[in-house]
Amino acid sequence: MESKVMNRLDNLGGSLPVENVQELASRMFKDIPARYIRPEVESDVVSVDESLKIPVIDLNKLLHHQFCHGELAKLHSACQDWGFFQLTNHGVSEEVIENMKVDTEEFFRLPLEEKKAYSQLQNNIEGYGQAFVVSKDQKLDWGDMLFLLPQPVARRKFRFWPNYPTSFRATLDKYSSELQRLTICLLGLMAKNLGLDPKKLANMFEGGTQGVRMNYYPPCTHADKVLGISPHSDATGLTLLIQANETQGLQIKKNGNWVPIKPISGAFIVNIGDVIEIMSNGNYKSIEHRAVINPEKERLSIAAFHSPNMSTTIGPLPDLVKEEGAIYKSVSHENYTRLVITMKLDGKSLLDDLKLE
Ligand SMILES: O=C(O)CCC(=O)C(=O)O
Repeated sequence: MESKVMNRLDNLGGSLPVENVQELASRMFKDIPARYIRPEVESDVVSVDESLKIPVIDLNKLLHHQFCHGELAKLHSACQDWGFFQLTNHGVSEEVIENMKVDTEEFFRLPLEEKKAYSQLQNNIEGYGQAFVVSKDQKLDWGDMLFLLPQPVARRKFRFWPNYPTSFRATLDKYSSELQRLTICLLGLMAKNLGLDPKKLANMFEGGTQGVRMNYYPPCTHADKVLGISPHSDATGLTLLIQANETQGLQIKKNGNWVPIKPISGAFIVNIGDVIEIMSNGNYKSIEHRAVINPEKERLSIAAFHSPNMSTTIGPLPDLVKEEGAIYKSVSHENYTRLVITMKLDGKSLLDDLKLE
């Protein structure tokens, strides 16, 4: 049943092909095409309050009895109040992370023609290109990406997996399994904090889908007028993100303002996605975020998105709706995925559609 559903979802839709941004940027346009200009960016308020920082959670403390109480409470409030945190002492080795960063950077350094061998195909979300372009007049993001689905392993489509650098496939394989393991561990702790059976969420995500999106944002002379990635919350369950070079650009929405995130070296930036917001019946929050562009320096990031397996219904968990009742509809995972694939990135509009009156 699971694989039949996955087969049906394979051809649901993808992104319309648009120009390669790395190539466009290399032509040093004085004036960039109007489709990239976002008038709203100039008037958006970016916080300069240095004290406004996402919480830092230490996994080592969470797993060790004598410290776990305070750290669990910190994790709970990070998920409720911020929807974002940085995770230190997470147990994924420096080597695994470094290899992923280096191989991603090498891939984007390949000549365009070589990268194009891994281009997205019509009606498919994997491959090299752009995501969520659903109309010919929609504004475009200033960035390219390589999107792959490393989990479940049996569903891998190697035609989209680069052969160069030669280590790429083995690097992603290792990175993917380590992050899947870490996600399941975090979900166990979150379930505990929500008063659920600690295995409840983990069981739903075991055998689930993992998508890895490698982002390349070229510099732009009109950096203050474009966006690397439009404001959105992640439609998936839990995201683990790393910045792959020194250039910052991630911002999250807090009290109506954009708050820049300064990544801690070696830490993962973890965020709650829409699926966990729905399952927790709004207790945990998926937060809008975006990536801005640097006028001089390129930026790379790698986001790993984790979703439940296809037999899981996406809806509030019965144990969490007792008092106030469900605030979100329940839909099959297949219908949920259909909705996600065919929408453009637009703030929290997916959750708005699934809200019960
Ligand atoms: O580049 C970043 O820091 C954010 C990436 C992101 O939000 C995404 O890939 O969905």
